[in-house]
Amino acid sequence: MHLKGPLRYPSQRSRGSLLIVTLWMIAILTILSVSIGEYVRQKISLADRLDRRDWLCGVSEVGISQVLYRLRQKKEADEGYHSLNDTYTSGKKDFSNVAVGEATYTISYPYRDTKGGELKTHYGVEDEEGKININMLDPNVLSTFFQKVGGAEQELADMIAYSVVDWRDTDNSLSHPEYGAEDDYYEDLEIPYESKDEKFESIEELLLVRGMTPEIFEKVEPFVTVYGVGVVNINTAPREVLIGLGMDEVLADKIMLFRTGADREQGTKDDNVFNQAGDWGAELGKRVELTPNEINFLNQTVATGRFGVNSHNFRIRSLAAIPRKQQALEIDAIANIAGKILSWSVGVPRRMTPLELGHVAQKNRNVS
Ligand SMILES: [Ca+2]
Ligand SMILES: [Ca+2]
Ligand SMILES: [Ca+2]
Repeated sequence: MHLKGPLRYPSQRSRGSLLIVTLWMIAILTILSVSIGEYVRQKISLADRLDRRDWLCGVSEVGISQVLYRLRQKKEADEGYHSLNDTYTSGKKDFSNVAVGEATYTISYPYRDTKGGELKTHYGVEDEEGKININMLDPNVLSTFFQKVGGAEQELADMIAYSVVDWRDTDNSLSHPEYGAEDDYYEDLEIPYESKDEKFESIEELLLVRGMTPEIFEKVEPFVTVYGVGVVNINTAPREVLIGLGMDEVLADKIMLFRTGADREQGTKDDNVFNQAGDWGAELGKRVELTPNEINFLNQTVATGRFGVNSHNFRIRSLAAIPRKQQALEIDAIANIAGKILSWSVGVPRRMTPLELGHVAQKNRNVS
């Protein structure tokens, strides 16, 4: 083979620039592939989070549907009273860590049954008619409540109570010359607004009312409602509500003792129940000793119609959990006994607490 001339190798200089171009290409491709990888990873993680959120919402909604079904059954079986050991709406077996595939839902709320006692969990729905209705009750009753439960001085409590009345009444005239508040008061505030002149739709509106402070609101929040006709169910009202309605602490404790029964736990089979608005003094007197004053108070209370024995509106806090992913989400809804949803609020996904993980593990041990 004959070569016509010398082989033509690239010059050293052009070889150098070829190498630089190649290195650049490799660098650019590397950066590109890393950032595409990161982009895809973020997309997958977002999709996973959204999937998980949908999953949690779905499981929580299953819990709420179950409650709505039970409420309608309860309505059909109407016994004329409602209590904390009602099997349609309460019970650990039916409301705690109920399996939906590999997820669970729990319907519960926290409570204390003695003064400053430990925080306990009631499994089931929360009775809105065991609470103080800010749409219905008169200013005297509200003022006592804001003093006893909110810790407000009498003058401030009166101011809040009369301003609550002016907030919800349709007129623009003061319900009390000193303590009420209508448009004139709110329009003078740094960020002005008007008095609502309609019923409260949510308890958070209380924060807009003259005199209310975040500290008082925090104390009263668990015990107020905007649902129902303002008659408080004596079978379900928390101790704080009994006292907030002017009941003496000793009598309130006797009622709690009667209600919780021999095992001292609320919501169990042995609970005592007032099943009609009748002679509560005699009923209570069978289980605990009452003074003549206490019997009088109970008789007067029955006569005012402030307390009753039935309920029609319930708060459902449905907590969904996926133990494998350690994620949880709560939907907080209010429904009436006909199974109609009156309010709906979806929380954000969060990590399960060690206590919640412990409950699931305990339930699994009990099942196996
Ligand atoms: Ca008014
Ligand atoms: Ca008004
Ligand atoms: Ca009991």
